[in-house]
Amino acid sequence: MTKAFYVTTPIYYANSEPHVGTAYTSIVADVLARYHRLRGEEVFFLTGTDEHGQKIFRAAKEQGLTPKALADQLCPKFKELTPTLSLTNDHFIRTTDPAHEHAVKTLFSRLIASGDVYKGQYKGWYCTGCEGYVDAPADAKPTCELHGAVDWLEEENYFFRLSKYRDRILAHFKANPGFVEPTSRYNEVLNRIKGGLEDVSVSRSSFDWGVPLPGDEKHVIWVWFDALINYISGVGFPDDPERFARHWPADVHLVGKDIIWFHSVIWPCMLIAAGIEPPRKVYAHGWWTVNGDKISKTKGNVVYPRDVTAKYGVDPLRYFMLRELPFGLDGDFSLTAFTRRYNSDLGNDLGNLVNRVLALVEKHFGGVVPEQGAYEPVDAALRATFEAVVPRYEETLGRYEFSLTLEEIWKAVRHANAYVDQTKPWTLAKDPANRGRLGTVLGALCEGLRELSCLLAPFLPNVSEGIRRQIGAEGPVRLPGDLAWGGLAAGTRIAKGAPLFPRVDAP
Ligand code: ME8
Repeated sequence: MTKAFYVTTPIYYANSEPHVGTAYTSIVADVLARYHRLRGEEVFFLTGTDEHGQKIFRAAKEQGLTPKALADQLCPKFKELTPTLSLTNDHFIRTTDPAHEHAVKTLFSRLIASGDVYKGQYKGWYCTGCEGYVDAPADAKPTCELHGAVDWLEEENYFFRLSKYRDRILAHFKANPGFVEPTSRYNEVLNRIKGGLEDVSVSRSSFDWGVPLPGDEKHVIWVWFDALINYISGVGFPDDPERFARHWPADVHLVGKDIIWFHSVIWPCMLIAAGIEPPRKVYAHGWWTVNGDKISKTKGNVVYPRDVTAKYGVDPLRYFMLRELPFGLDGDFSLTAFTRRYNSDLGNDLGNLVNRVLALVEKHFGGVVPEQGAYEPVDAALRATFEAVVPRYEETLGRYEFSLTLEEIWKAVRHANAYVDQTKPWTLAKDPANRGRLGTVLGALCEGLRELSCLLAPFLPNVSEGIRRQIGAEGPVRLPGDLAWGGLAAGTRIAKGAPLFPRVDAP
């Protein structure tokens, strides 16, 4: 049995609409899912909504709704991200799905049975925004960096013996240096583990919106404990062991840096305690601001993905987010930066290339890809650039350096544009004696476009399809085979379409 490539996004809190920050993780997960599918692998891409807990309970109360009604209202907004961003998630999980709740109870019961969960008294600070405990003395009145004021909590809770797993998780980190990425985050988490692990409260008894705790239904299971289990309940745990074995462990959990601790320490320890392998990798990416500020409704700077895609298209948003910010670092979203990249990288570089090459093929070869003759050094140099991109494409993608991958692809785009200027097809066309040479130049350029359509397929799927339609490339892209130079046959009929990226005005 071959294991599927399994990639996840966090499941998003269903208490407000998704914005570009939320969209980011889903876009990245989609790039990985598409890339692995194009390589012929079985892939499972899971996303969804986190619907229990005090945060949703409180938000619903403020709006005079039941928590379930609020989640039902907001969940479709997250599901809409699939068409809005051209995502190819294989499933959308909700933590209120009965199958998920059953998985949570099953795992929890295992930990009660193994003595890893015990009853105690929790006294401490809690940030409802993070749904997380804040480690600070009672008189410290701490605040949360992201959400401001935190609450004092004193209630009877069940605790998970996280402290018991300190050595196991340390050993796991040591044995798997790629377990958490980027490396700076790995070191950060490792140092925190070395500082000691305290048992963590995993139930709440002061409100009732959650999965009831097996054997003590006055309690609901802590929302993080519940939510993390989505990664296994989404692939068949506990009732479909064959499906579970085909997917688990997840190849990568993509998360924002805000939730790295839950994913790289609490979650693997929960799994180890339950006798399940930890995920293979947790990749924590950076944080988006909008116009230099934290994304917030009160600040009025929330950018909704559908507003951007309705105006500019899906792929430009995907391109901007993947290109603008080196994966792992923080970045800023502004329409000024977005339209700048749209007009320069997409319009001037890529769109212009496609447009001029196809116009020339239409004009001089009646819309049929011409035969190529022997290569001159200038042609060989173009081919060499495309060939050099391939290994760097694979390497950078393998390291999740998406911005660099796109930079590599754009080296080929820019070289192809420079090649048009160097070979001057419009001058060659003036002398019938140069017909063969003109064919070579335009044939090589069509081949370049074909290869670009393959390189771009995981990133800009709609643009990739658009280019393939226009150049008459047939069938689905297959990686890495289709990256070899020479896949487009002479005689292929092209179908020039409208410009891919009509120029837009900066705001
Ligand atoms: O934390 N920049 O849900 P959440 C970059 N339900 N990424 C951002 C972002 C921004 N400004 N804003 C959100 C939760 N994200 C839990 C997760 S998983 C078992 C439970 C992305 O709605 C980023 O991936 O607060 C972040 O980790 C996630 O959305 C947080 O989503």
